[in-house]
Amino acid sequence: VNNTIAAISTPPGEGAIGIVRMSGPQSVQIAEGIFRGTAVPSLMKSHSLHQGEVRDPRTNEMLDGVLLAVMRGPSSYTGEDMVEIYCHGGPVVLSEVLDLLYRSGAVPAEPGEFSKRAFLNGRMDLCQAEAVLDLVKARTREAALSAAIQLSGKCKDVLEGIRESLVHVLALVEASIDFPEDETAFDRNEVLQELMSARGIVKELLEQGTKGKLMREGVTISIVGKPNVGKSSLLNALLHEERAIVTPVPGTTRDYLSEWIGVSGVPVQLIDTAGLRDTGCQIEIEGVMKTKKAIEMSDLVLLLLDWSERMTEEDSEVFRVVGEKPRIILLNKCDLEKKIDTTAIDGWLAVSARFGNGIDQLREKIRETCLGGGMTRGASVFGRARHLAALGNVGSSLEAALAGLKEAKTPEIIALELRDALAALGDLAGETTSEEVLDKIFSEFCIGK
Ligand SMILES: Nc1nc2c(ncn2[C@@H]2O[C@H](COP(=O)(O)OP(=O)(O)OP(=O)(O)O)[C@@H](O)[C@H]2O)c(=O)[nH]1
Ligand SMILES: [Mg+2]
Repeated sequence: VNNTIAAISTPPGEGAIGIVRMSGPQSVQIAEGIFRGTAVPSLMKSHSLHQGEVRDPRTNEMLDGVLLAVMRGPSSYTGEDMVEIYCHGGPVVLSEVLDLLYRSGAVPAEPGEFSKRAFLNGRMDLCQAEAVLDLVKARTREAALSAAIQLSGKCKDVLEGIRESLVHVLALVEASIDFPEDETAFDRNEVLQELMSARGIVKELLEQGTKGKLMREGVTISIVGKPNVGKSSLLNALLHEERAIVTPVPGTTRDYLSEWIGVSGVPVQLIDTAGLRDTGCQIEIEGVMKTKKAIEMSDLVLLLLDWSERMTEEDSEVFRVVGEKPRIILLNKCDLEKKIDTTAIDGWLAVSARFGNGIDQLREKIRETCLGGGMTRGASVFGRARHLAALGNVGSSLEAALAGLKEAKTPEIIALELRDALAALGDLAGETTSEEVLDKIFSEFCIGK
């Protein structure tokens, strides 16, 4: 790239300060033309701050009193020469200054273009660029911590470790292709050990990543049960507000309703559904169809039964519809006398949506079910769908290489699988990622980032 980009890097609206930023070979020269102050940009020490004024060189009109910093490449955010101008944070001032930069030869930056240049110039790998975005967009403290770890380059270290061991193994295997008569060239046992340990690491990263994805994107949980069992009451209890209509009339909820709640740092989209039962009523049939859809799109189902009644045919229908979905069985209305026979039900939790009994235990159980045990805060570094897909590819290539080793396949075949694993690793770090995928990632950024 040889053009110089400029953008406002602070959010729109009024603020104490607003920052206009440039990156590219002409940055310093453009700054030189518009800045009058204690020092000249071309002579400024890199990363030092200088007071002065922004003036339009054609009219000598002063636009703002500012602070200006020059960050010289390659040790700047983008790796190119950069200039940042700290203006007063008014939208008019900032756009005037930006316009002046455009008139002086800078071009408007695309969304995420600063970060994209940083990536292309090797200032950070793709995982780190994504971490920048995740940090900016983090909704919970846990998500921010995890992004910060990723930003520090932890992924790179982890990936480097795996890569080194795979490259080593590949060298061993390939040596035996080149020198087949040399029996000692390929120590199957050593290769086996290295591959198994790499596979172990990849497996662990996948598990952590799956949890990390949950923390970032949240989970969908639907509340399912026969009419009148207390589904809407449970939604209200978890929300701490009277969101859904609750009545003693079975069939109150016809359409589904969803709300986001936080359960120990996990964003949860909670869906209240229409009671499941056989009915001739057209509106309820629609509702039942939607319930089935809601179950389909859920990660977890809260399956409600009535503590104060014997199980009915309707409850069996509920079990049938929920099928194999991960679920938590709740016996609601535990404030009433127990009539349900629990001998055939495993792992239930008694709650009272109306009076709040067991709701805290339910939250804990949701957290456990979604995250499993032993989730350390912010531990996951590969929590995007892209990461999980690439890690999955690394894992299956390793699996295939191991299988080939055990079945005493030719070294050529094992080497092929190893090269596939290495390629998937390269994909993960962004070394071999297609232009299209890169564009998609960086287009999620704001302009000026
Ligand atoms: N005693 C008691 N009553 C409850 C409890 N939870 C709900 N109810 C009552 O049960 C009735 C039905 O509650 P809803 O929350 O509307 O039940 P629902 O499952 O959403 O019903 P539909 O939308 O018709 O399928 C209401 O009269 C609630 O007050 C509970 O924990 N204890
Ligand atoms: Mg309801």
